[in-house]
Amino acid sequence: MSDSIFPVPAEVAAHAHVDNSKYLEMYQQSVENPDGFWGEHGKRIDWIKPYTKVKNTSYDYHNVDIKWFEDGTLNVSANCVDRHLETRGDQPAIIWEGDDPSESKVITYKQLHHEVNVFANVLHAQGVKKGDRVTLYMPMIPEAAYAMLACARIGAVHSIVFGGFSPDSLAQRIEGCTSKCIITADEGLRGGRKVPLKANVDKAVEKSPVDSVIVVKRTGGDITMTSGRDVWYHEEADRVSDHCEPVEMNAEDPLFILYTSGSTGQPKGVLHTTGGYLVYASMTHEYVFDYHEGDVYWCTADVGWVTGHSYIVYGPLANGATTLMFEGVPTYPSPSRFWDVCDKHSVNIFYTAPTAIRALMGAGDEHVTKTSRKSLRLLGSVGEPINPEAWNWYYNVIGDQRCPIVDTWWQTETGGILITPLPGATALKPGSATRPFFGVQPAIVDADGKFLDGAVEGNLVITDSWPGQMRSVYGDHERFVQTYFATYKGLYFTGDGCRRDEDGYYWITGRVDDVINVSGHRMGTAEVESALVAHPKVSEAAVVGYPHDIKGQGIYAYVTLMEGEEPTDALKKELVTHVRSEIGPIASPDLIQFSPGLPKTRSGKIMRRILRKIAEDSFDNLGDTSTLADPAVVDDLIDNRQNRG
Ligand code: 6R9
Repeated sequence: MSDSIFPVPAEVAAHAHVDNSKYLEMYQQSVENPDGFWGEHGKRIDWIKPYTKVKNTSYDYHNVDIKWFEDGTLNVSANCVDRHLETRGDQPAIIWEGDDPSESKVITYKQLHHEVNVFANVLHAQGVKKGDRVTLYMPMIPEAAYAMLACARIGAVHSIVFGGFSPDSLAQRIEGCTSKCIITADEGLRGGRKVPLKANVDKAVEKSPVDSVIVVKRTGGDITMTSGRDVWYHEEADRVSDHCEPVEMNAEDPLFILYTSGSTGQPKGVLHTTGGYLVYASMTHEYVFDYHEGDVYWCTADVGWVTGHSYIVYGPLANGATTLMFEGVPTYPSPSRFWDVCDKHSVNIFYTAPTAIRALMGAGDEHVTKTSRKSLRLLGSVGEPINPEAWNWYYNVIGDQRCPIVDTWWQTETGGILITPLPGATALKPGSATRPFFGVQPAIVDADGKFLDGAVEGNLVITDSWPGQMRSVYGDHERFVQTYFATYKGLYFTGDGCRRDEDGYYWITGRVDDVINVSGHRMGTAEVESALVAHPKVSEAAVVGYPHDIKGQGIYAYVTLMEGEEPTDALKKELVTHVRSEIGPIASPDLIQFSPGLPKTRSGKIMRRILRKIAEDSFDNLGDTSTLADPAVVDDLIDNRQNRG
């Protein structure tokens, strides 16, 4: 926690779309009269048939139903591409920076239009129709954006699976939404290393067969093509026309599905729809980043995560912005890479995750100070709480004390940013996401759902809908209701803990459920546990998060072996490899402790609270242990803990 306050500099307020009094006025209007407010701001995008209804939403536990602009029709790709042709056809839409610093290219809106039309026709030629699901398993190359927009153009629903997921995870997500077509690349390239995307797809489709696999050539590496199923994108592209009429979609037609981890085993297919999502993504992009015509904007996320969806592709392109897309990693070929790229492309707005900031902070200031960074005007943070040390370094060293930092809190489920400073309006406090965006009504409740007023800490809920909100869990509306609206009936429960200070600022304290946040990636502890117990030598496993200097949280696994198995270091390595192949490298346990027993209640429930404390190396105060079936288990766990401070 930090008490320092950074007032809005006069020049920032003068440049910005809104200052503080304008923010207060607009915020009040947005919550008092959502129909009027969003009815007006919904016009920021182009509608084929304008809406006459705006908000029609119910958080009633027995009837959760969320609709925005429900009688309007539009096409997202026409909004992100076609409508800019007349005014900014020759302006860069995408600046692509390759993994190798010698590789980059600029795609203008005119070129983007051509590429998206061609890609849409290739999809058609593969038999993809409106409403079909298409799985993308792609590296960070422009074709990923073309493919997303091509799906949107023909009304197909994309489901992007991050390239760091294993074939098994990919198979599960293909099956989850019964997609019949996959778009991938031969290989990805990150930090000089190749990622075997097509080979992973081959393994995944053994389990979950599909009709067609479209392969974009990225590295030219050796891969196997199965005839009758696999096609090269460039060959198909040569066969089709570059005109594809955008399909008229209803505002509430699905735009995409994105799987995310929750507190239970199976990942959920978060469903976002067309109209409200685009209005919200584009409006937040403009106001939160104080985007102005001509700015070069860079979000370092991967399109496999929601941040990449809303703030690399849909928000910026709907606004006619220039969005930079980066294939590589922050430390390759050197820890100066981010700042070299900022200088090379004159980046004005830069949006990244605290984990990257912490990693670069550790590499030393000299990698930063030798770069100019003069083009930077605004910095953003997303994905996890940013600790004040990292915030200060970002502010002082990266931004030369010149650039406001917008610490943006949101979730896959929320579609766009919900709590954030607005650069011209909000005085900053390091570590606080500050105040709600227009139309967002946060509240803090206690364990029983009682509203807490004033400066308090508790669980963060949102009391009413905003246009970017997810509409359902794909194919399982009941799971949507149970996950988000059952804990506190009538309220959207975020799963996050939160403190509100005396100025009404919100400070997110982290997840209060069994979700951990590793390098800004959400991971369900239950998913890692089920991967571990799938190993023949493991009898039981419990996974918790623990504080990690760079990742924010690391993965700590307590593992009980089958009778007669030896607890060796070699077996630890084998288990790590096993989890990587079951879920993907992002789920690798950082620490494994072999434990003959786990602390359980007499009814057999694992007492995670105790495991968390031991993993945090703060076991002096374990709380109430009187319900433990066998208190001796805890002493053994403490003696053999892996995270000694
Ligand atoms: C956009 C995104 C969502 C979870 C969320 C919270 C954490 C995200 C944060 C933050 C503190 C911020 N989170 N932004 N915590 N401050 N600025 O990250 O979506 O991958 O679904 O993760 O991330 O715990 O609940 P997602």
